[in-house]
Amino acid sequence: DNELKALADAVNAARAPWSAAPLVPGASSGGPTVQVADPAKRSRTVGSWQAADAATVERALANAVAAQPQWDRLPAASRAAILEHAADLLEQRRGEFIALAVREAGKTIPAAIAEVREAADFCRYYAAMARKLFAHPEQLPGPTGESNQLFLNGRGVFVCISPWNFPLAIFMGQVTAALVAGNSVIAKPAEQTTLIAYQATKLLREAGVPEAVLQLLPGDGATVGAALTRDPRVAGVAFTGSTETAWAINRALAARNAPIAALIAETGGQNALIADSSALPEQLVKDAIASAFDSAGQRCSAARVLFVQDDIADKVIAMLAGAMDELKVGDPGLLSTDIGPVIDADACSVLAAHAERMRGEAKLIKEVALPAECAEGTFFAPRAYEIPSLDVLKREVFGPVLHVIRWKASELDRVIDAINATGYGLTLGIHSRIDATVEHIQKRVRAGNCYVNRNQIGAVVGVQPFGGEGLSGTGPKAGGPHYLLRFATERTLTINTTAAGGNASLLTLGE
Ligand code: UN1
Repeated sequence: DNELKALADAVNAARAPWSAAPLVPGASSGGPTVQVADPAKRSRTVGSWQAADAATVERALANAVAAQPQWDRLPAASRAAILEHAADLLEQRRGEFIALAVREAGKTIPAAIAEVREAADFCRYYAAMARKLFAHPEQLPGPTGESNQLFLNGRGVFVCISPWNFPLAIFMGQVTAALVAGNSVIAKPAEQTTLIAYQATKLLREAGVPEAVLQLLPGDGATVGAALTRDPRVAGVAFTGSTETAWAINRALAARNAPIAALIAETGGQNALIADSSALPEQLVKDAIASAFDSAGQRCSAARVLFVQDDIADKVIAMLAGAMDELKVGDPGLLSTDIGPVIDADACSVLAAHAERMRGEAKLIKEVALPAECAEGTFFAPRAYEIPSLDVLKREVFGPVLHVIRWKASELDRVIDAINATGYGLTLGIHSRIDATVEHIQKRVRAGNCYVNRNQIGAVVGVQPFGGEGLSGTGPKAGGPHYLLRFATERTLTINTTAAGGNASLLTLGE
């Protein structure tokens, strides 16, 4: 608790303003400067950054192409050691990253602490995976007189396009995976969280990543992002964000007369939580609140729809309303705050438009009162609605809004069909103490991450590999054992080892 208090003091004493600019060796020009305001208090400046212009994007691509082969030829263990060093540096300097996550992204202090921990976990996990998968070629069986080996190499230039909702963890996860697999990386972070991405890039370079191997291009998707994804030199893109943006990236990559690029997309969800009449109401309400409102609901994993069986629905809805009364919305720099602001004014208006639509279609269960000081920031009052069916929700609502739907025992399969019909498949929560029901639901609902009798957010690296199916993404799962493989090309080497063709010294290739 003292440690938490010290971190909170550090956040509030942090050295704003921060600044950022493109990190591209040899680039001389630059684009416009963008001011960053604190989402909790728009009059408070967090810093400013300079966007990349077209010449800087071109320079970054040329640098990345030139630098990649040498980086790829390094032993995987050397790249892994750099990631491990970066994890240590992150932990030593976590105060500054926590302050940035709070001030630039509006994260609460506990969420910002978790963010730094997750970023360090990604570094260490992908380092360990690279040592296992990339360090030595796999010896494959073959006929006598022949040696067969399988090598993994980087694909080339990888573009990493990261979101503002996990501005450090997902940024570091994408970038370190691409790097350790032997790619050079051009990172294009969400505009809203450029400052923290800049500090993370500098930290990785300090840990030992050469400057041309990891470059940062601040800017918007329409100019910087689009310039990257239409370029034939790009061999792969790792993207986390909306399904709509993933489609646009996919189309841009497909339109190139260029090598077929790898796309790793982690996108939205319309995540359900199904509770049957055997659920424990206290635990259900606690987990539903965490899943729906933590990080102001700005997680792709967040629970959006609670399907509650009619026998317990009245009780659960009453408890939910009561528990929401206890939620404190406010400055994320205060330890007493449960829910901070949403990311920006655009997010507020999208949510306000949803609330307007819900007026005619839903019954308001509860809207949390906002304290007066929230008027200074981009806050959205957390709320819960009862809705008649999923048809009312046309698209993902990315904010602190939970929708509740009642169901009868005979309707379970219709609930399951409705969830699958959304086309998304990210997280699923189940609250039930009947094993057969849990199994029935889990086997039928399409969802990448299913959680039973607990909350459905906060997947732990290496423990709950994270990612969905369908409209929710391509896989492989981040923080899982197969993620790095998608960043790599596979090459086989077959050598005739008989006396006629043999050259024994070739057998040490790749060692
Ligand atoms: C996202 O919100 O973009 O499990 C993905 C979780 C997080 C979700 C990250 N790993 O809540």
